[in-house]
Amino acid sequence: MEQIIELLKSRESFVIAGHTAPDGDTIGSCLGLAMALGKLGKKVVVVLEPYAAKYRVIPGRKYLCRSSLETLKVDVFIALDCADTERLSAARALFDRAQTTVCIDHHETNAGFAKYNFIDPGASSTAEMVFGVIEALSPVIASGAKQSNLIDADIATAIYAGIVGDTGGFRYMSTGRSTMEVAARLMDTGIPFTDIYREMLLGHSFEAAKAFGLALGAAGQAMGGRIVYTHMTREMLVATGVDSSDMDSVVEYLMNTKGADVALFLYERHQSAKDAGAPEATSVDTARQHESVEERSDAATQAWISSTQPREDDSDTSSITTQRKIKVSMRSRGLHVGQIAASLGGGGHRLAAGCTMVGTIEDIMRQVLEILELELKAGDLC
Ligand SMILES: [Mn+2]
Repeated sequence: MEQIIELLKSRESFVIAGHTAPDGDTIGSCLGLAMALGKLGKKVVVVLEPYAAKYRVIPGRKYLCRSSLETLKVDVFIALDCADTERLSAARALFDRAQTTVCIDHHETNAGFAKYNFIDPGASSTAEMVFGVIEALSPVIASGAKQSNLIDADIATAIYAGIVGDTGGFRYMSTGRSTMEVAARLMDTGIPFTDIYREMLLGHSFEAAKAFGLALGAAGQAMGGRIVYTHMTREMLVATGVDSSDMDSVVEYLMNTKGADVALFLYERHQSAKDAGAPEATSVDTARQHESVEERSDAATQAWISSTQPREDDSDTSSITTQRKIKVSMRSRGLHVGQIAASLGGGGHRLAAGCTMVGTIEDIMRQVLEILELELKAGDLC
């Protein structure tokens, strides 16, 4: 970390990027660090894919790159909250042509792909790590001052949003004593912490509430309730007029079912017409977009299917028996779903992970349920 601080102090021009389908931690970390470097008079550009409106509560959007990446000059490239170069997506080209590279991240799977790496799998979020970096960058703090003189309310809002995002609002096990201490320091700057929490975790549209009901209505249980699962077809999203990004909380809600060890949610990516052109976002664990093409199976349909959409005719507007790109989102109370997602070409964390597969919802549901049952029977809970 000392070397990184030295580098940030001595260099003048930075490009900061995060992982594809940016979440609160990615955006908060990138914009928070950008604002801090900007205050130090550095030239900073942040490269992020478009993201959901709920993250606009995070200040510092003026640092977002609006020009073509091809012409962007890259001196120091900083990757934040990104476990490997593949997940940098379009920013990967910038990483490749940078004079030097830095990586700050908390993903367990991060092998340290940059020249200078600060990886802490124990950290609640990259934002919490960035807080430490910004503090270390702060010009000498007047003796006795509790607060870093670089971290103002805007920077604090960005960092706080990142922590809130990755800890689910201080609910996950990743929340540590240090997380709460950092949060307390951030609150001292007068941030609108209830607004940040509400905007990022609670706020939803009426349409999303209706869609939520559809998804819960299609829920089923396996292994006597140890697995709770459901799905959302594009048709269900279209019928309610919502984006797939509005459905992030479904899997979390299922995970809170009493007796459940694992929650599984399959859904199709979809952007509603009203939001066409608006940024799309995905959940914390958005996995690498690796696709495994499934063979279509005629095996017996499971009982849950009958409770959902009517079986399709031969048209293209069918639902769970049409080959499509399906997002698989998993949450767990003990099972290492990160490993399972990785084996399916995705990734994520121990208790929250996902992947993207190509096939029909019914086939993928059967395949993933089978894996989860085997793993739960093996009893290898972490
Ligand atoms: Mn993160």
